[in-house]
Amino acid sequence: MLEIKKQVISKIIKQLWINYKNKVGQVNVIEEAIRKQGDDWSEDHIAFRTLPGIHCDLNILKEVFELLGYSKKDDYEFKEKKLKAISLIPPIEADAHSTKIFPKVFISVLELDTFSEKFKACVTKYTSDIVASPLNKFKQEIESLKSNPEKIEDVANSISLFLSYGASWRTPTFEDYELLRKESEYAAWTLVYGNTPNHFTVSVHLMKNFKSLKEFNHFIQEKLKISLNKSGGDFIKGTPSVKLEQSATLAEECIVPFQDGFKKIPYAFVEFAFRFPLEGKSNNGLWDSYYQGFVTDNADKIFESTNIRN
Ligand code: OOG
Ligand code: NI
Repeated sequence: MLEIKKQVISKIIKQLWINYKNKVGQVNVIEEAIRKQGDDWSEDHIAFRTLPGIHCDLNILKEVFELLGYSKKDDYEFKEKKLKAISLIPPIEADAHSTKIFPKVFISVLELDTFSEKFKACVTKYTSDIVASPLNKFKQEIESLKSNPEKIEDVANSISLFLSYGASWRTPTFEDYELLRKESEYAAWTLVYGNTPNHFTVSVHLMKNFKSLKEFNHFIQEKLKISLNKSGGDFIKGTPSVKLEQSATLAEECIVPFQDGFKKIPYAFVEFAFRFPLEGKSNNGLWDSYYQGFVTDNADKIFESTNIRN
C-alpha cells in the first residue's frame, strides 16, 4: 500500500507544482535559471495556511497528508501573529538514507481567541459555509486503490483539486478582507486564497553551484532582479547554529474576485532553504544527514512574504 501511496503523493505534488508555476511567473524564471546552472530543483517543503473551523482547519489538511503516508513531526507557536503550525515528514523508511525524497509539509492555522469580536464574527461567517470535509471520501478513495490500482489518476486528481483550490466558502467582500487585514495579514490572505500552497521551497544546500545562501540570494537579486523579503532586517533568516538559513521572494500578485469587484492581492512566493548537517554527519546530500526541522524565528518572518506592500 505504501508504494501506491507514494505514487499518489508524487502525482499530487506534481499537480500542485504545475498549478503554482502557472500562477507565479517568478517560479519559472528561478527554476530555469537554477537548471541552466546545472543544478536540480530539489523541493524542501510546501506550506499551507488555514482558518479555524472543524471542517476546514489545520487538522483536515494534516489528516489528508496522513492518509497519504505523511507523519506529523513538530508543533510551532507564533504568539504575536496568533498562529500555530505543525510540520509533517514524508514516508521515509528506506528512503531516509537517500537524496531524493518528497517535500515536507508545513501547515499553519489562525488562533481566534484573542482577536476582536468583529474579527471573529467575520472569520466565522466564512468558515461556517463549510459544513463537511472531503476526508471520508479521500479515505475511501485511497482504500479503493488496493483493489483498483488503475484508479490512481482519479484519486490523485481529486485530492490535488482540494489542495490546489482551497476552502470553498463564499467569495469575500473587499470590506471583510480589509477588516481582517487590520488585525492579521495572515487571516486576510487565507480568506482570499484558502488552503492552496503559498510557497514551494527549494533546497540550496543540495546545489553544486552555490556554496552559501548569501551567494544564492545574490544570484536571485543581481542576476534575476527578483526582490527578496527583508522582514526582520536581513534577507537571511536563521544562522548555522540553528541549522537552517532561509530566504524568500516577495509574493507575486494575482487578480482575485471579491463580491464587489476584482483586486490584485499578493499570492505566492518562492522560498530558499539552506540546511546544515547534523552533528557528526557530513553534507553528503542524504536526507537524514541534515537538520530537517523548522525554526520558529525564521518562520515568523517568512510569513510576511505575502504582506501587502505600500
Ligand atoms: C509559512 C511560513 C513559514 C518556513 O519555512 O518556516 C515557513 C507561511 O508563510 O505560510 O514556510
Ligand atoms: Ni517555508
